[in-house]
Amino acid sequence: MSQDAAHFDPNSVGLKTNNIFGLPFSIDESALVLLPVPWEVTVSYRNGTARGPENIFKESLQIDLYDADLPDTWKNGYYMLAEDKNIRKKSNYLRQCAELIITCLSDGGDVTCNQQLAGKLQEVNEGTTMMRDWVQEMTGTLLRQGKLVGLVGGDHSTPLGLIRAIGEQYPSFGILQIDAHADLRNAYEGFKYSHASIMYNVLQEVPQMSKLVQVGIRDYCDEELDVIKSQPDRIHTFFDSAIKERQYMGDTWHHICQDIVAALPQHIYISFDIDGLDPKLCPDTGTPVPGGFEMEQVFYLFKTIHNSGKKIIGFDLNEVSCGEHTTDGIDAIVGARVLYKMCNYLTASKDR
Ligand SMILES: [Mn+2]
Repeated sequence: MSQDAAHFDPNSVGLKTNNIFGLPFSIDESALVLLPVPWEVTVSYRNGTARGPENIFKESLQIDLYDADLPDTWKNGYYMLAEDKNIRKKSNYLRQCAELIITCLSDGGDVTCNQQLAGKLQEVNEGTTMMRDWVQEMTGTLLRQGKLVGLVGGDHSTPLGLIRAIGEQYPSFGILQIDAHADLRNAYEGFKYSHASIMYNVLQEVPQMSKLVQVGIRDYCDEELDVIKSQPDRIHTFFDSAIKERQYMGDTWHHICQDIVAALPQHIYISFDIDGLDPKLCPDTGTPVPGGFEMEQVFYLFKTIHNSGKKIIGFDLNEVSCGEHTTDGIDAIVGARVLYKMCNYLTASKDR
């Protein structure tokens, strides 16, 4: 243990000079490593999620480390890598290309008829493929070193590379997707690696992913419903409306969590789109939708997974934003707490 870690006082103020959650560990001393991906090329409604990692980091210093369910888990060490400036620059440039394309589409235009826009679309698709491969390389290296890995987006396109890297380590695993959206569109707006296509791409590119369990879905299109219906063995969707109806009729969240966990296989990757929560908890997220969950409800779902003996093998947290004009909203405060909880549950199941 380094001197910093040996002298660390968990009861004291979170030091800005320390790493995520104010923790004093180096990457070598940390069981869990977080990859920030400040990327929002294909967001379709509101910008800001590229600043998610830095805003979550800032708010993470305010969190008290004591977790009544998993009190000492942080002592395994958590470390967030520095942001890659080239990734952010690339995102900023490609975002401008994507905005031109989205504007053309919203005006009823056809991108393929416009040579300049067709070129930009190709640039976006090449750039997002590069980002996918970069994430896979970075996280694959960490996984092979025996690290637990979490990813902090950025928009929901960012974790595809990590999920592919997880597929290299685990011959069979499931995904728990907390989200307002199904994200099952094929190349939304022409963008192959759109935030709205993440689970479509996972189904296509990660054969090791045997079961997708979606929770909180309440904004989706016919095309996505067709994908869900066409693969009943591989996709199980707990729509927000169905969950709420069970509760209105007197069923408990505890029972519903048990059903969700039962639908999942032994090895579970968690993909948490913050817009799965009630938008009062993420008002600046890119595509907020009324409905969804309290943060503590999702924590109870995590606890139910933990108590079931199933193993969490990785996670991402995405679409946390502070908007274009505000930096002091609730979004990053919620995001930091969700991130801490996921770090604790991932680390707590590492020896299973
Ligand atoms: Mn999503």
